[in-house]
Amino acid sequence: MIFRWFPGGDDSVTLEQIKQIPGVSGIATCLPDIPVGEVWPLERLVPLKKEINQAGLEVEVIESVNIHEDIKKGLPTRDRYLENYIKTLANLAQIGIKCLCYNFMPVVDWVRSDLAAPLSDGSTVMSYRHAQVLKLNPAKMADAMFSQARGYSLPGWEPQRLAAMAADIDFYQSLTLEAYWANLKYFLDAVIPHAEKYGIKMAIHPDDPPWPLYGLPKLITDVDHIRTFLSLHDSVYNGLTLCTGSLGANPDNELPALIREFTAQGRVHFAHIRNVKRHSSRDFDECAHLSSHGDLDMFAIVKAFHDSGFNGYIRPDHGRMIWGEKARPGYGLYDRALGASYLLGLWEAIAKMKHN
Ligand code: DNO
Repeated sequence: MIFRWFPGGDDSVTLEQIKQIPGVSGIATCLPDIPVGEVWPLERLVPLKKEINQAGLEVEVIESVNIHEDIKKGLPTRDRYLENYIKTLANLAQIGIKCLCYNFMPVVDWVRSDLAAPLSDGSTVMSYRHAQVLKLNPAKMADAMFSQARGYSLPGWEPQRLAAMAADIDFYQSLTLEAYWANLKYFLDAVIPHAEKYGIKMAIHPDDPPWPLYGLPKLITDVDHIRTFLSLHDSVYNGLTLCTGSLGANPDNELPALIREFTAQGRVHFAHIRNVKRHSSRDFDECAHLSSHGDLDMFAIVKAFHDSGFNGYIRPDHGRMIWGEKARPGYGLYDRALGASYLLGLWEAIAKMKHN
């Protein structure tokens, strides 16, 4: 079990606190200040690893090395950024990284309409209302997200990328889905052979939310698209971050079956496990991890991972903001720690039931 943590003073949660969560042994982290497309220097990675190790934790996963828009757009300049990506992989290998989470979402990463929506228990959560998101134009969307971020960076919403957002959106709106798949394949064909050489399992994160938005191409949204993705480059190093909350926002996604299929193929390297409370097929709130708080059957989900021999990394995902905590939306200490304990409890019970 690992926990996401942001270095350089960009996190309200400390490594010492994470070390005290029972059963958590490692960290998923990143260097959010390195501009997208540049090489992550070894001189930055070595101290990062040292800092985490000194707190008694392992650096297990890098989440994420984001992909330059020129690669996603398929521009001739992409080869320079691919070279940089591969150099970053080489540097990550030198500090012992075995799994890299990334995404191929156009322009921006995840989207929510409210980063602190109140629940009836007095906690707040991130929520998504499709009509509201559609009403905001994409540039206002970025302003709305930042104004609620409490001064922390938002993963995947790097300011440098946002400057070009309006132009990028125009570009992607005129790109066909086929062309976008081809750009993803070009990336995989360039990078996966190096990932194999360096022993780093690449784990793509699903699109969040998993449906089209603003006419942008969305690829990693459901079981068929994931099959297509895996067939683009057939290697275990071309794998998935299976995020139950992202995929689970769409009620058509049958999570336990999907988890079983891809885990049994050895293609799931990283699991983000959280619950989601749907209000329609396009509206949802995030919620506590427990099955009773949302629409996902967390027992069935964890059992699907366990039954199919999952041996990758798991982390609890976004939590509620509870007990007066002030933290990066989704990434406070308390509710994610509760989530970790719950998931470890399910895992232990499932394992022991099999032996009795
Ligand atoms: C949001 C996260 C995402 C995720 C990236 C992976 O909180 O789940 O930002 O890290 O999509 O590249």
